[in-house]
Amino acid sequence: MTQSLSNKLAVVTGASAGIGMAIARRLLDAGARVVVAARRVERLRTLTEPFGERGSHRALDVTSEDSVTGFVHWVLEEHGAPDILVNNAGLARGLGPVVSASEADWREMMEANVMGLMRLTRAFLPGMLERGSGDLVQMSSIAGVQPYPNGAGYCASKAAVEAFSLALRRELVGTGVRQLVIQPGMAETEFSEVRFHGDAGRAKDVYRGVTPLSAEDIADCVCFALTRPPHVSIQTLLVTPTAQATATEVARRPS
Ligand code: 8X3
Repeated sequence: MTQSLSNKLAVVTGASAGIGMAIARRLLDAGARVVVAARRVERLRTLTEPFGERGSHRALDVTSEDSVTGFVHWVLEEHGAPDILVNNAGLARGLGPVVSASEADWREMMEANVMGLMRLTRAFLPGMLERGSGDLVQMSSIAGVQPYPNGAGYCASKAAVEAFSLALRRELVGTGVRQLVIQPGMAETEFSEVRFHGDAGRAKDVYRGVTPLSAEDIADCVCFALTRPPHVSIQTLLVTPTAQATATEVARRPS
């Protein structure tokens, strides 16, 4: 037995590329009404246009409290309280030892990955609690549960997502609200290019000799969880390419 997503209202952050965009598209394909949000509005328009009134977009910078407040008011006024919140906005910046890590990189990751996710969760949870149903999708990472050398800042931000979500899960028991924490391993998106501040060559090398996950692979998993019947909660999903065992053990084909 599955649950239909038709006419459910979903909000997807970080929807201008990669995993966020793929999840938004899957939800739209499944008949949901979807509000997509990100800083790059032009890409959002292209994504939602084919779906007419079921798709709408809005600029959102999750690192800004004011931006989040304005966005939340707009969603609630224009569309009502969402049934599904996909907290996907986030990023990695830098890959190197702690001693040479950049303050700006750390701050950006903490603001987007942690504060952004917590702000959006707090804002949209009341409507779900009132209805006694709803789905939170928290984008974590394999890095949140398997910290690796040279990724301390990013791993710390995703470990914070894990701790926040675990604590929240205990608050949510008995409310009917579900929470999926998804932990992707190597997924080929803009992720590594952003991490390396636009260095495409270095980004490409991350996936050398491996068939990585695609954004669509993660979107499939999210949609599977969202379409389970209301009494079924998929709490955590660690998803890797078959060639990846842990955050650092990867079998690469010889080049
Ligand atoms: C993305 C996975 O291993 O690059 O969150 O940190 S990893």
